Amino acid sequence: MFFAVRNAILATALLLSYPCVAEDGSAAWLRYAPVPAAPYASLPSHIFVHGDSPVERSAGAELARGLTAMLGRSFDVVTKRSEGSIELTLASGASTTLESYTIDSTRRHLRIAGNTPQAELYGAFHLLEEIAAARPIPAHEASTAAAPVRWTNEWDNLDGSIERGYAGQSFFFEKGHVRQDLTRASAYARLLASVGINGCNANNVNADLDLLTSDHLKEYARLADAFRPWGVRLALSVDLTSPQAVGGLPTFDPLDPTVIAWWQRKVDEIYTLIPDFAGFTVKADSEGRKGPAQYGRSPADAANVLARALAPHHGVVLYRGFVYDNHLDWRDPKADRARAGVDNFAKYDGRFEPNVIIQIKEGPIDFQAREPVNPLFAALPHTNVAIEVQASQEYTGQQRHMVWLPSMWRWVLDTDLRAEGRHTPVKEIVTGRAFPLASGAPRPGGFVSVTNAGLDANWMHHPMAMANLYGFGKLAWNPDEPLDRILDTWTRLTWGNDPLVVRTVNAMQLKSWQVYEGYTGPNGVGTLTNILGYHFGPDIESAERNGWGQWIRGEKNGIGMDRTAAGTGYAQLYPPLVAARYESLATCPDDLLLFFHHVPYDHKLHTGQTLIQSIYDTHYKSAREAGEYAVAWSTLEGRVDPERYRQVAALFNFQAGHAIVWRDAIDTWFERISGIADDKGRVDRHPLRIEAESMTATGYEPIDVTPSETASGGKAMVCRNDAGCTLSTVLQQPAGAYDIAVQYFDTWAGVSNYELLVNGVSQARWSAADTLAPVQFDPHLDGQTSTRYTAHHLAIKPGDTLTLRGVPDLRETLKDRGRQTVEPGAMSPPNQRRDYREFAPIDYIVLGPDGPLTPQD
Ligand code: GCV
Repeated sequence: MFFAVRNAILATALLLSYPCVAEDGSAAWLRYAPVPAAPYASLPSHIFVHGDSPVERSAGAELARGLTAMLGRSFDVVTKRSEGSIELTLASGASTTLESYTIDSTRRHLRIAGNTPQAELYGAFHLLEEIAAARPIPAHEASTAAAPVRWTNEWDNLDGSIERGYAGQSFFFEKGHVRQDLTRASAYARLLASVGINGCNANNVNADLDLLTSDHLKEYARLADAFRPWGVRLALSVDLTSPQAVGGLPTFDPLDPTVIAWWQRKVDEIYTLIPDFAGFTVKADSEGRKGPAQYGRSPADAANVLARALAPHHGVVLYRGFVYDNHLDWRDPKADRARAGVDNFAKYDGRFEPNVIIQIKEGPIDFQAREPVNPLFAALPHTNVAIEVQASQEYTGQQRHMVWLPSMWRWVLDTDLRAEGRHTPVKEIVTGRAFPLASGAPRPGGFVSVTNAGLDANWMHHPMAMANLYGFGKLAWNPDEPLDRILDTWTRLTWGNDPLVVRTVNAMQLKSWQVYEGYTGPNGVGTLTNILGYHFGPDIESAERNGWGQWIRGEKNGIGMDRTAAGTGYAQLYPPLVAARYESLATCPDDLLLFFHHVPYDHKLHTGQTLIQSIYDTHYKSAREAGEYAVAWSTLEGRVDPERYRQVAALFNFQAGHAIVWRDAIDTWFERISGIADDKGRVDRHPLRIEAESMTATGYEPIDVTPSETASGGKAMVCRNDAGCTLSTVLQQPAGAYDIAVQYFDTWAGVSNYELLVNGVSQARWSAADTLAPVQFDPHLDGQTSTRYTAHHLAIKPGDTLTLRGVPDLRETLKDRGRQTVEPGAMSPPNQRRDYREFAPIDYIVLGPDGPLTPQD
């Protein structure tokens, strides 16, 4: 038996937790760092693989690679079976259609049996994972996938950009083609397979219109080849106008016989090139994409045409339930985007082909930090459904804030919608068990994550963000796996088994969703980010008075959308028991209050606090908690590799500062609109702050910031002089050591340079090189670009002069711009982002206590 004494393992794990080579994060959770070998000493070193499919060969090779690296002795794949080997085999008499594996170990033999080659691979990865986490090898373990669809959606465009991608360009496409070098694509498929993901839709749901040309299809075949050894099937998003756009037909009416025939031919062509093609994802009649509505046809009409073409090849259609009108009339109290899913789809329940799956976003709006569960899950009892979540953190910090989303997904999956008055949690619905087929078998359904990994070495930019992709795979395989086990395993695999590292990372990640929610949008009102732009920083009123329907209805007397029966009626779209809970103020949970109700600011929450005071308190508490990540992380210096240590430290420092930007923007706005002051007197009072506009300026000029709550006092100072400008002040603080934080705007345009001096002596220098906030184009001074730099441990005494010097970047290289002046805030085309000027903007300075926490003022 290979059972080991866990404490003995952990005692030596620290010494072995990371190899002495540079780490760029590309190995993710498959680092195979050395673990104490003694507990696994009797593990046979020969690996025998019965089958010879590409996937089984991958499984054998992966075992040899991982075990050799972790256990420090050679493991090899042999061609003859012998007693005393690790054996990989197809299970005999396997019946289930869902992948399933068993691991059985005796003293001299270990057998991994799968009902499919993929399942053998999953068993191999599971064994490796248990050893990497320094856990004992099980004597017997059996595991079965919860649902057949476990896919990622990547929103990659053929030109190599990624919609809502925050980790660099595409590793699938560039310049209108599939990349020649698909090494990264293949490595990504390996990562996906290691957590049981079996499908990858490689292109944006806002699909390129020429996606389906015959020339392109041949290129996608190479992509499918790169995925295949890992059992990951390629899927593609298609635009429903393709029969017109690619086929040259006069119509794309799904019921037109020429259109039907076109889809059939196109699908057959795909399968001659990609025999294991997984299927199509469809976004239609939504956000400007055309769809069947143009011809008075339904989603079922459109989905079924594709489904019938795919059925002979065993392909599926994932038709997205994200269909809504983005030109709603905000003046209409009955208009409600949240209703759209049920209003557009419920009436077609039961009318979809058996290989159509409706892909439903977890909430009815759009991946907000907190929304109720989408009622559409309960409205399609006769239809296959899958849940769509978003690992790419579009509205949850864009892989610059650490937010562990499996906590949110678990909450969604466990929510009991009480359909038909019985226990119907979302996980039972998407795994097809809540509403089985007439045969009693579960409906085919599953799990989809919008992931948008990119060319950044570590796939998702923030090393901590990889825990979201890992967690997605785990929940898709088994939505009941305990969250703390998922997280603990990821942490051990990613950072090693040092108990302090494991404890610290787990504790931070576990609370990170609530922390992020706490300093962004409160009580279910929405994230309160800039919904018209990058969805990153605070911009509260961007939600109001436009057609997008993310209204918060904030006015002097109250806030929140009335979605009760008297309002938009949305609450009534849930099954009765849940509807009643949300309808009544007495039972509606505090964290969803403003999603369902319009209430005055002094409304009493179930906690007994007023809404407004709870908003203030939560924002101060959560911003502080976000600031503490950097402090906790600093205790791990020397215990994780230096490269990733530094990368995470920089990101945590950025998050600490940006959480304060969020806190202040939201609290200032709420105090202004409600007219009710924070009873602790914190909002807009900053005892430690020195406003830039109050300092003695040489060259710097004041400028208004919009929206005003995203800058302290609504103003910043900008410098339009090539040689640079200064801001100075004479300090009266008591003598001592201080941390000095500088709040400036890094506008993702030019690269301004800053220097902090005391009595003319340089103390710190840095560049605003837009490396911290997500790399996109935004020349505005606002909540997206407001950034904090902190210089630690500076000695100050009364009478010292503190000077901040800013040197703007006034390069102006765009040829056709001529003599036109570009002012801060000018909007410019995204592909020319380096051609614009950055005016070394400064908001304020804080002199805070010396310590590891960024000054909280
Ligand atoms: C791919 C949101 C995003 C869009 C995305 C859309 C969708 O609106 O901001 O970028 O488009 O969702 O899921 O289709």
